[in-house]
Amino acid sequence: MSRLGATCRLRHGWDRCQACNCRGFSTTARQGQRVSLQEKQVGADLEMPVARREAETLFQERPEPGNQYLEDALLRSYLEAHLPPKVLEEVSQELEGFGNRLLTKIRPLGWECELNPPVFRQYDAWGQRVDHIVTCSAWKRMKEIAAEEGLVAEAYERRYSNWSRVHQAVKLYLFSTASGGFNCPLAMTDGAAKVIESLGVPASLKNAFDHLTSRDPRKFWTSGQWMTERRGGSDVANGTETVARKQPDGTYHLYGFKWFTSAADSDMALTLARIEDAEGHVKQGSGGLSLFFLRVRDEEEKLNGIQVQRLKAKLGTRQMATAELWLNGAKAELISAEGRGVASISNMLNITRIHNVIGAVASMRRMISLSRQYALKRVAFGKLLKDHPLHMQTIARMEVQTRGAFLLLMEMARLLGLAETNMASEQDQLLLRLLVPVAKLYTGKQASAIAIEAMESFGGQGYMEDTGLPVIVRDTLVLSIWEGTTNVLSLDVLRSLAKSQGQVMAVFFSTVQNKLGLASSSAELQPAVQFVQDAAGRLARFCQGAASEGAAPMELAARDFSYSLARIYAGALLIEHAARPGSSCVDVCAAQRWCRQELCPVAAELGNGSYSAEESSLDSALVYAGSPAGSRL
Ligand code: UCC
Repeated sequence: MSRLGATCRLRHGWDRCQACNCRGFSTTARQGQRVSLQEKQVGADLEMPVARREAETLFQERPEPGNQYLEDALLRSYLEAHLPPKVLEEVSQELEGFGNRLLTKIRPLGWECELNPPVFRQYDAWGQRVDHIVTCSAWKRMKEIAAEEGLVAEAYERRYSNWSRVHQAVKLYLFSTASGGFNCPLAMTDGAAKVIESLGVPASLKNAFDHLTSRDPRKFWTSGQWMTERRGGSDVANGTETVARKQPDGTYHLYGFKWFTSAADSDMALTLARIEDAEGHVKQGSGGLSLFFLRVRDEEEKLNGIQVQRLKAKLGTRQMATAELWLNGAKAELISAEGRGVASISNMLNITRIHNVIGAVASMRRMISLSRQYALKRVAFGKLLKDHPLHMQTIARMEVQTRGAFLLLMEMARLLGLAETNMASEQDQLLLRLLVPVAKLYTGKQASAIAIEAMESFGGQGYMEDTGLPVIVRDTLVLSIWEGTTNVLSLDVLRSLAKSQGQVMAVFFSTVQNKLGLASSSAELQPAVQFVQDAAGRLARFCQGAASEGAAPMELAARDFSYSLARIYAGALLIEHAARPGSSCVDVCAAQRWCRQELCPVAAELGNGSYSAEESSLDSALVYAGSPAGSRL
């Protein structure tokens, strides 16, 4: 898009358009009194001949959320309830300043990233292959801001000890929807730093670690996570074809094709490959995969044995370059034990999955902020939207969902912070292992549903590109896909059960009970406590029954099982938050409402016989009814 076109779209976007508010009449209002005056004006205007009407000045007021930190009641109350006083004081001061920077500087840059997506320049004017991914200046500025704000560094400096991860998660949550897609490279950068740290920061990776965790914009690196190949996105073990050939100096050269590489303009990447033996054979399956570190460009800025085939044409996250890459002798360093690639990169996956939750909760919060602001201004059927009870009910339901998701996010960040400062018990670590896939799969789905619901709350305006709302919707829809789809993560939940021989469930139940115990003196929370207790009881009975049923029914139940874990745990968190001293009636109401939904869908579906072999074969019959494949079943 030309600069002119971009500026034009900017002018008409809600995020920028102030100038149009100066003349004419409005279909929105600040107060009822003004509405009637305006309505008279509308009537008078409509009586005017069309040619004389000032069509340009018919406008609706845009929603204008302010400082995101100051306007986020749940976030602030969570920090007040959990952070030590000294940490709270420093952190809230910093977050308020960050909220201002987001509002005035960062969000406009994010919008510029949307308007100027990356382009791929394969050849220069003289026919030389250059494979240059050209990003806009706002994207480059976003990288500098990420460093200045310590969005990755914060987690590794640990200046607030075990609370550093909570602090970092909150900053990323505030940054996410303003970042113009830069939250994606930050997720992978954090994941790469985590892998390197968990390896003990070996000497050969010290330089990379310093760059990834730097606050100096001139030094800061971002990392890619190249896991997906043509034959496999979810099934990494069988889909990875890339081979690694050992060189006399101990390094490796990688040969293969990476099908999705997000933020392909990054400085380095972690990737998987199969090491060839002396005969050129490789081991197949998960046990054949090893983890490698590579720089994308060498000291002279030449690509490191890499060719960019093309950029992907995506539904959303268009601000960020996702590329297909040929690795044609890319120089790389083996950083895991041979054959332990998947286990090693899991450290990265678990971090990027937490970032995915951050992105999901941030999208929900942003859409609700816009929606509730709009309801204060938009008049329909003679009154403001905020005075339509059905409209308020719809937003309130979104708010309850978002609160549950937010507390799940904070719980993971809290546990991760404990684990990284050697303060986590074995139970804490098991719980974290379980909650990461549960929260990722659940909030990814919630965010998609809420983004669409909130878009609808703007009527036709919500569907208009230049409001910026469709951008949030598009960018949200990927959250249930990348970093593991809902079903793949449901199976990861089962993996965590199997690996711990069921211990994760014992920890889950005891933690839920402890949280409910905190509400024992609150009469108004008792119905909610009862709902969670009942659901936890049904879940426990399901687990006992499933143990004797074998793997197939459990696999069929995996998604409903994971949803049950998410709803029960979030219910306990909402109750815990509402039971704290100084809680508000809104906290209590949110807990009550969350707990009134079906908290244990897996037990309900079990009662319907959904996981039996007969039902499973009927699934296929339903899906293929009428198709040629149906007759062969
Ligand atoms: O999409 C991508 C980048 C997008 C951009 C990122 C931005 C995100 C943030 C956004 C912010 C808004 S990259 C592609 C992402 N791809 C995936 O997520 C892959 C999805 N597939 C899976 O997760 C599968 O479950 C696999 C690949 C992990 C399954 O592999 P295997 O080899 O079949 O699994 P195994 O054999 O069960 O596990 C191998 C080892 C085991 O360890 P050991 O041998 O000690 O028992 C497992 O316990 O790996 C361990 N393991 C794990 N450990 C597997 N998964 C985990 C885990 N999650 N945590 C700990």
